[in-house]
Amino acid sequence: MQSNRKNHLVIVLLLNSLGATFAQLLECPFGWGDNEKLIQIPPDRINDGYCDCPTSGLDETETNACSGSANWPGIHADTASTSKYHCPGQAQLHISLSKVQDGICDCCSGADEAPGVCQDICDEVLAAERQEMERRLHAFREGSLIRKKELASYSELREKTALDLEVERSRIKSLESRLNEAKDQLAQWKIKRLEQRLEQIKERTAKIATDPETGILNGLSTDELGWMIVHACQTAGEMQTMYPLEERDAKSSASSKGTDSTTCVPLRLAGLDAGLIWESTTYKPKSMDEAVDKILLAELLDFNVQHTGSPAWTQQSLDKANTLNDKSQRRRLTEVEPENDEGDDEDDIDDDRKPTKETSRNSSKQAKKSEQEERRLQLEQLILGQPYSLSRVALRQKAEKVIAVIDAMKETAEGDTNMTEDIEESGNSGPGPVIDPVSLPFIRNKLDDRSRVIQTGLDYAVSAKVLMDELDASNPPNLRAVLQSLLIGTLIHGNLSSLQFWELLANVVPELRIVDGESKTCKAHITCPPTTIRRNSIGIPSTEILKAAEEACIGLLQQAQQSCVVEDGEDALSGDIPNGYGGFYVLSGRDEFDLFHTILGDLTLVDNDEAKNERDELNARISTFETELESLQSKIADMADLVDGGKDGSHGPDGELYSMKNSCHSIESGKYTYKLCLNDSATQSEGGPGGTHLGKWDGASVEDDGTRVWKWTNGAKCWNGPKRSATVHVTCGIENQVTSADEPETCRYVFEMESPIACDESYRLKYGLPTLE
Ligand code: MAN
Repeated sequence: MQSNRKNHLVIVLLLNSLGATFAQLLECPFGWGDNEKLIQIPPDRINDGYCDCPTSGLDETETNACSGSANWPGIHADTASTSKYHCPGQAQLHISLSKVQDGICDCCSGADEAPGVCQDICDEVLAAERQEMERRLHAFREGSLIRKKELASYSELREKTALDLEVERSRIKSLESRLNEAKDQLAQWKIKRLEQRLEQIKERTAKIATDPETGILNGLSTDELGWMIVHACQTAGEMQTMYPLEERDAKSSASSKGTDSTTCVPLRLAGLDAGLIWESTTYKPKSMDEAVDKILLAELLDFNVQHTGSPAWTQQSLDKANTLNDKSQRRRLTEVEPENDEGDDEDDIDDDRKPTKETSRNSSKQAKKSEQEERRLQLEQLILGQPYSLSRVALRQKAEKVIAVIDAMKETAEGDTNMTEDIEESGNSGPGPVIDPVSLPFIRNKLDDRSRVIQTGLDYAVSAKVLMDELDASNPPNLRAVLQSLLIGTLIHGNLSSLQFWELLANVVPELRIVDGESKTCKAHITCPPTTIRRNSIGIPSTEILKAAEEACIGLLQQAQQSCVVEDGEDALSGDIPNGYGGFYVLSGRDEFDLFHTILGDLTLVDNDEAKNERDELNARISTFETELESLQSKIADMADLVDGGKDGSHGPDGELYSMKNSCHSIESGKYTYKLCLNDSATQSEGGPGGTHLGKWDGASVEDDGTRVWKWTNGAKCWNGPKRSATVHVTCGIENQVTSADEPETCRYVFEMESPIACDESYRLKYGLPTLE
């Protein structure tokens, strides 16, 4: 096409010899067909938007007017560039032909116009350009030296680090083995301590339980021991909830979830004292004699010594307790899962069911749950049928009756503004207790509380019965000794008093039981004065317990008389539900004057100073090793990253970004200060701390002309617009410095920056700089 055009065109204007041809005009064939006839085009008609040379289009290379011509130069970038005029001495300046001889001086020498039209101002113009060129050259010279130096030290560092890495890796191994050694030592220490402790507990428990003179469990059958344990748990449950419930209600009426427990923890702890753990899902007992997990037992006992307020009793509860900082977050713990969704919680300590496929998991889980719920209800019924529960059942029935009356009174009064009057007139006329209407809410709350106490006692008892049944089924050879030790442990950990113990005896040992029928009344339930029996010449209860019971009876009888007065008065309730109402007493645990305080006190888990010091020392060594190991591991990770050349190219080409990998660069612009941090965030602030997030580091790239482009994306969302983002264009400079900041579109920020890292060959070529020696 080029040669074709040459045949048709006569270009009188010779671009490369301007001086001689300025007077001449562009000539081209006239119209579309007659090549013989030429026309001359004056400069003001060149690129004026009208096509004078339709066959060649040469007069309109810069406009689209001749774009239909077969040989229009405007359609070819290469030919278009040849029709630019290059100002002599100004390598960067190319002007279009239309600017030639247009009466305006574009070249500093005036070479684009006829001689004499322009003055030669190249000395001044080129001075600025030359100065800029010199600045660039200087920056390039210095910057590229810095760059080379940094790249060299980077590659040197990498080589060195590769060698060091091997050394550090071998240090890890030795550190790990020292750490494991220290952990082993601690484990051995714990086991030794466990053995000492168990031995001690065993000896003392045996004495308390079966000393021929003073033993408190002499003469009891294994069946009775089992029920004593269940009821001891019931009592512990009732006591545990009594106070926390009231405290909690006083604080807030927020959900009770997580604050109470339905696992008989005292029994679990008693198990640990006896060297026995119940497996967390099947509740199968595992004892020390079977040489199970001594270390787990040791860990649990050791943990509990140190955390008396939040003990653990299985591996799961230990793990959980160790990770839980906030003890108040502890979940409800159940021996048999309740039907509500708390059992679903992955966090449930006693729930380590294996994960299965979602659907079958759900249905089998549900089946398991209803099975468990059924079992729980059966056990609950069984426990409610025991003599010890009679007063609980009686109170429940009484409470139901009272609540029914209260509800009936409310219903009658519903809608009426003068409710009190209404109740007075109608509410108390029917059967049931007489209730002072002012006390209604108070009485209801009290009864609710009392019922809750009873329920928690039952939950504990159910939990204990599950464990007892499993223990029974496992039929250990020393069942009696195990039960004795479990009962003593439950008394200790459940904080039961000698009086409560006597109450348990009086309900569990048939010969000591109060004649049925009488026991349902308030007076008869208080077994005062205490009776005794003899089995094979063994006195039950033991002399000491009997003495304690006799002493306690004096006070207890007075209390009973008071509550009986209340009941005798035709169930009149006026504001208080006394302890003993319905025959049910919530007895507080032992105090320092209690017989049990003396005889069981020795067995409470305490830590002596010597043991504490030994453990602290070992723990300190372990944590020193762990800290060392951790910092060595992170050092190794950094070293490996360096040797590998940075993750995802984070060190940039040739590692040029390594030396500045965590650096930040700031610039003030308008009212803002911008801070750009590599491998981190970019922010915009108005002087103060914090600021607007412009984005997270999104990596670096290099453009063809050598410009480095750094990006931060996903910043704070712009009101009614995109998420903020920032881009930095880095070009060659001696120092790392941000030179400009701009927001060309709302919330899109663009910065210019100089850095030696961009002083490379592509920069030299871009500005036509000379090569450096
Ligand atoms: C703030 C700053 C500005 C931005 C506006 C958009 O004022 O981040 O840079 O243009 O928000 O609302």
